[in-house]
Amino acid sequence: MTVSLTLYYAPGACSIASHIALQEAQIPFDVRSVALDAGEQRSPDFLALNPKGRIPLLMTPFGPLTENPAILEYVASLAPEGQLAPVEDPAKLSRMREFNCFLSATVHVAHAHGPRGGRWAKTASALQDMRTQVSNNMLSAFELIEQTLQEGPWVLGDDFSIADAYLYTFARWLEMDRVDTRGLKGVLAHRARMEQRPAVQAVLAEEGIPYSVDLKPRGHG
Ligand SMILES: N[C@@H](CCC(=O)N[C@@H](CS)C(=O)NCC(=O)O)C(=O)O
Repeated sequence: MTVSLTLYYAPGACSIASHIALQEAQIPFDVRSVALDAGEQRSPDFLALNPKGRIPLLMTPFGPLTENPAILEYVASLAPEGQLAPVEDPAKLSRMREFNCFLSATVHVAHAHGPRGGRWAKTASALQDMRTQVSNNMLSAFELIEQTLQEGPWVLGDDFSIADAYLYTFARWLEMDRVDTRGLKGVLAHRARMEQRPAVQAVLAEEGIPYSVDLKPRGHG
């Protein structure tokens, strides 16, 4: 069954998780780039599709779908032969959701306190405080992830899943968040392993963004 899908994404943003999942699923889909820096996510046209004003947004036959963890599982369900989620194993499925919830609710939010601090605070000193905490909070979260990856090579052990695409998203931000990666060898190896996958290489080319070996520390946007 072929369904019509359009992913709204921004290059290198968290939408890359959903982009990779679509590519891994080997199903047809269209993409539309949203210019976050120009505020396109707050344009009337985009808000009509997603009142949250965020990407990723996946247009599906049942309407707009948002939130990476939901999109990832929907995409996995469209290509069961790709085994992108362990739907037959309740314990493993719960572990995958536990991991994805941690990425969505803790890791992504820890990062957002840098570039998107204005969501939570207005004064210059409060914004500065939040920016300062980003590298420590990201490091604490990634130290836990490092433990999860001990079994490897993937988040769930031997089986690649959508959790790996989601982890790769935030692992790409470690340099931007000025995280000391010396103790994160498993995370860095996972990031490099991801970039050996043809689906990831196709997404990097389509989004026009660098491989992680070329990522440089940079200021908060
Ligand atoms: N919980 C959402 C978060 C989505 C999100 O915050 N996306 C960012 C890009 S990484 C965004 O659209 N930011 C635009 C803005 O805040 O104006 C998800 O996991 O999909």
